[in-house]
Amino acid sequence: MEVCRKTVLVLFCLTAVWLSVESMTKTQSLRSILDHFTSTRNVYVDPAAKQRARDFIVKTFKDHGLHTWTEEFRSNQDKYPGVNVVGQLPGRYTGTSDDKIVVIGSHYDSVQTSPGVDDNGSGITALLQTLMLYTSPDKLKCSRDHTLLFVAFDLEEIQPSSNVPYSLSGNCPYPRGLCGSEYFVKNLTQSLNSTGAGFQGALVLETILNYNNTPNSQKFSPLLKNYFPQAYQQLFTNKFRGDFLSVIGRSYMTMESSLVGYQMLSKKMKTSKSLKLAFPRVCV
Ligand SMILES: *[C@@H]1O[C@H](CO)[C@@H](O)[C@H](O)[C@H]1NC(C)=O
Ligand SMILES: *[C@@H]1O[C@H](CO)[C@@H](O)[C@H](O)[C@H]1NC(C)=O
Ligand SMILES: CC(=O)N[C@H]1CO[C@H](CO)[C@@H](O)[C@@H]1O
Repeated sequence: MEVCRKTVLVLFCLTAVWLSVESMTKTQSLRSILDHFTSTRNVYVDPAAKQRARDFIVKTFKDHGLHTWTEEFRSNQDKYPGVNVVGQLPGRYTGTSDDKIVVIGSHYDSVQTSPGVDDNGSGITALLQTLMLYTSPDKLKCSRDHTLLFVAFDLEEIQPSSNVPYSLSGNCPYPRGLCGSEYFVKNLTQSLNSTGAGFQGALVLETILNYNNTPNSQKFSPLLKNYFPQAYQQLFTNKFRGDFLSVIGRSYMTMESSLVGYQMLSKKMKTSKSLKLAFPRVCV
């Protein structure tokens, strides 16, 4: 999504969680996680780097007590299938038809031309920080009703052309990206179908590292003005500074097409009235 490069793309609502994580963690701790996401994680450039990033995510999920598994799916390179990492924090209703699953996700692969620190090492770092917040020792006695799934998606970025004919090129043919998330949704839908459980929404963290409060530091696709005139106006008034996070919401019913909300969150803003957080509380 070009419109939201250098900002954050979130389905449903992020903010409160992110802001509290931010205030509870130290720069040092964030950096130590981010350091694991500073090499180009693309199999065309450095397959080992992607593997290392994945291993770190799996280890972190497991170290924090998540029931962890991987989802493997075909890519346009037989030697390197796509691999999503999924970690489950169970709730009271896990495995029953009363469950209403919440997903928090981010992608760990990168484009070929960048080490992907911001896109999307920053999103993965936020994902792992959120996990740490949910599973910190003082939260061990907490209980929650619904399953929370932490997901690190693979093959989100556009895949280069391959010699494999389009029809045979599996789940991630050129020029498509978003392959890991598509695979995850397919499999989750199947599992929801079989258990009868519901789905509350997903929060997707993306490219949230940049902060620049000098005027005209924030660049956009010209489409922003058409799609989000109000947001554009806000940015205009703020002299196009890059000093905000953006939150974009889509409703479950209109998943395919319509974006129903867009909001800038200035650093100063602690809560967001128009965003209803359907997220399981940290401690109930
Ligand atoms: C699909 O998801 C289920 C859990 O919802 C998981 O146990 C299983 O391994 C996944 N299957 C594949 C093929 O990725
Ligand atoms: C899940 O169930 C819906 C409604 O019954 C159906 O349309 C859909 O194809 C099913 N999806 C999967 C992946 O099983
Ligand atoms: C710019 C970009 O690559 N955005 C993606 C980051 O990851 C999420 C989740 O996989 C995608 O939804 C974004 O499109």
